[in-house]
Amino acid sequence: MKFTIRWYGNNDPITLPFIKQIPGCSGIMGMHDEFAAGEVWDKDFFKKMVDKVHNVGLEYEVIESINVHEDIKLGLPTRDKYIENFKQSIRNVAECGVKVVIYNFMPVFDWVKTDLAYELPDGSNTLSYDEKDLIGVSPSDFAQKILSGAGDLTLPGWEPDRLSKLNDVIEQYRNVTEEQLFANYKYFLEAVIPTCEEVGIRLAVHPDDPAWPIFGIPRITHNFEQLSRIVNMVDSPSNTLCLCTGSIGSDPKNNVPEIVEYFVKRNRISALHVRNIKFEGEHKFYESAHSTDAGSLDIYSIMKVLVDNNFDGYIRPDHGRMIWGEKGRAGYGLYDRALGLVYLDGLREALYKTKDERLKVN
Ligand SMILES: [Mn+2]
Repeated sequence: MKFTIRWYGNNDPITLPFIKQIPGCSGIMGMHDEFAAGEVWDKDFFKKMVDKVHNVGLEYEVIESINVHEDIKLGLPTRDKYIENFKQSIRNVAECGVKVVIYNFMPVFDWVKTDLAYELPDGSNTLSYDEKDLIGVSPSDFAQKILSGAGDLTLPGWEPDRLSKLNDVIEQYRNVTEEQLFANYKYFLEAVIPTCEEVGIRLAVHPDDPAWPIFGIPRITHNFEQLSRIVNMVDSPSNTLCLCTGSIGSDPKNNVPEIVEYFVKRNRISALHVRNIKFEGEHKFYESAHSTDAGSLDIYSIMKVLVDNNFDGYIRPDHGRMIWGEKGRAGYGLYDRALGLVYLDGLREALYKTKDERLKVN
C-alpha cells in the first residue's frame, strides 16, 4: 500500500517539501478548488500541479476534487452536459498519470461537522459533531456558521458560491427519494465507468460523512448494504470505494474492519482515509488522534485486514487535530496528520513482519 497526504495545491500552507519529510509518505492526494463542480479540469493547469509534486520527489496518483455536479445527483435534463465534462476531466487527469479519482455522491452537503475547533482536555482541538446543534437551525444558517469558523482558508464542499444557492438546491431535493437518488447514481456510473476503464482510472466513492441523512435530505452511501449496491450497479474494477473509516464508523452499527475486509477481498477498495473518532453519545462524536487507544474504532484491525489481503492501493491519514499550537485549515494541519501516517505505517510494518506467523496460527 502507498501512504499519502492530502495536499491543497497552491492554497495549502503545508508545503510539498514538508510533506516529503514525513517518513513513509510516497505521494499526495490532490485537492484543488480552482474548478467548480461540473467544469472540465484543464489539463495544462493540472499538469503544472503534477510537475510541482514530482519535482520534490513525491507521486501524484490520486485526486479528490473532481466533484459531481448537483444536476447529476438530482437527475435533471442538464446532467448529460455535466457528465460529459466529468468524463473529459477523467481523461485529462489520466493523461497526467492519475490512477484513482475520489468523489462523493452526497446531496448538497459534503462532510458535516458542527464544531471545527472542539477543545479537548489536553488543549488540542478537533472537528466534532453533535446532532443537537442542528436542531432548529436552518441549513443556510448552519452553512454560515461553518464558513465563519473556517478563517481565510477554503473548505472543500463549503465554497461560498455553491452555498449561495443553498436554499434553492435543498428545495429541489425535497421530492427526491432514496430510490430516485440510486437511479440517478446508476445513470452516472453507467455513463462514466467505461471512460474510466478505457483510460485506466479507478473511480472511488467517499461515503457519507457522517453516516446518516442530514436536514431530511436522502443520503445513500453510508452502510454495507448501500455500498454493496453501489459497487454492483456497474460491475467493474473501476467502480470502487474510498473507504473513509471515520465517516462510515460514525455509525456504531457499521463494523468497519468487516466492511473493509469484504470489499478489499473483492478488489473494490482503491483508496482509504483512515481516522479514528471517539463516540460521546448518540450522533455525537469527535475526531480523535489516529491510534486505536485514542478513539472508538479498532485501527489495528482495519490495518490487519489490509495487510492480510495484500491491499496495494492508496491510504492516507484523514483529519488530524490541531496540536502544538498549530493553526490552519480545520482537519488539515501538518503535525497530527504526520503522526497519524507514521502510526499507520508502523502498524503496517509490524503486521507484515508477523503475517506468516499469524496466518499459520489461524
Ligand atoms: Mn474522509
